[in-house]
Amino acid sequence: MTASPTLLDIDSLLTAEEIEHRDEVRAFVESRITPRIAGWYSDGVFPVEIVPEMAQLGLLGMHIKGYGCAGRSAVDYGLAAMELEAGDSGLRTFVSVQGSLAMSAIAKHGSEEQKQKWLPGMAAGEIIGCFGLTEPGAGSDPANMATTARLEGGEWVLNGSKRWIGLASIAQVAVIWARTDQGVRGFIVPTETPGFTATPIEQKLSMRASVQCDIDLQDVRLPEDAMLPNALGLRGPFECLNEARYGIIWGAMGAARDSYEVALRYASDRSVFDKPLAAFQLTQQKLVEMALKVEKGTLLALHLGRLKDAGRLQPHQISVGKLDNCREAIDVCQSARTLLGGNGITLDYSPFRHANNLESVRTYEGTDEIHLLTIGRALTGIAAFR
Ligand code: TGC
Repeated sequence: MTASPTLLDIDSLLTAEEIEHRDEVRAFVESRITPRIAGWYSDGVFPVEIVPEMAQLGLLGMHIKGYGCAGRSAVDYGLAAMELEAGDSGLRTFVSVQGSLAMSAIAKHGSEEQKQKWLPGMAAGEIIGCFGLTEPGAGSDPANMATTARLEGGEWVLNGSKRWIGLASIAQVAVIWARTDQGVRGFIVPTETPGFTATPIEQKLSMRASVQCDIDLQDVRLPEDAMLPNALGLRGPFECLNEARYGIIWGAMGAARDSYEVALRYASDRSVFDKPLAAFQLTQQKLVEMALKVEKGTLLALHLGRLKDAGRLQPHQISVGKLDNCREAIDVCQSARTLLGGNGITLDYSPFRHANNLESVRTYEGTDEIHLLTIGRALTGIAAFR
């Protein structure tokens, strides 16, 4: 099994149980994902066949208590996200969309009946879920959403469109956020409902081992109890985004760590001008900068994870982690790519793939700009979004 960078002995801050669980996920990634990811990425497919294995590991809705979910800590969840994204952002995104978004929406905001009906099957990987918030005309500003739900003869009728929705074309259930007379509300929509169409977005240069879709909603009729009763207003979806953003803080460092380790191995093995690439001062500078970013980013993730487990993590602190770990991870992956020379632009090596993936990761769940302004608001007390 690959060793993590050990400059700061971060493992000494983890419990034996956390390390054991982390290593279990790492072994899964190294045996089941790493050997096959180049093929999936090149073919542009998400490997649905490994979903049951991820469910078996307790990775789906792993922070949720009860309903067949693992009920693990925020730090455990973060460590798992880090290992998955060391494999590929697309695989971590699957776990995030399923667990942090779709399942969280139901667990946080659903009725007891809704939880009983959907969560056990989703935890088992038998039901795949997606989360429809973003629209073609409303990305950073979901308050501007155009999708509507209106009550008609005891049924909700949904109309509108969503964009960039992970997993939608392979999902059996979608949580759709829509404008109603009461404000924004969430709806549980079985994807077989007439009028619901999900179309994968093709020709992506990033997150190729993952599915993102356009969703079209044309007079989608749902029973009155399809609405999530405990979410009113944008706070509902934002509370779910907090969960997904938290996972990204760790995940981004997984991609960065893998890139650093690949570059270190390559620089040690590759000779140039009659000595190992790693023996050159310029190479060592790059490796040191990478290791510092990975270790500092991992410490940040762990600190935020401990705050979350203590029930004290604030949204602006999540923004600190999401903003900084994404941009630092991209820097690490791009720097790692330069050490690989021309070989670094092929799928034989991971850093360029990770760097491309992270362009999506830095964009979804709040762009750099949104998180920067969220932190700015926390520092100054002034919202500068508009
Ligand atoms: P604002 O007035 O600030 O807030 C409205 C209500 O929401 C509350 N709130 C939060 N609650 C919990 N956690 C947070 N992080 C929250 N942020 C806001 C807020 O307290 C308020 O509650 P209440 O009870 O007073 O009504 O809203 P705003 O319209 O001014 O927006 C502020 C801003 C820009 C921060 C927000 O719009 C934002 O975060 N924008 C970014 C949205 C985003 O991340 N979109 C990407 C989603 S990814 C996606 O849809 C695809 S799913 C992933 C996949 O499928 O792969």
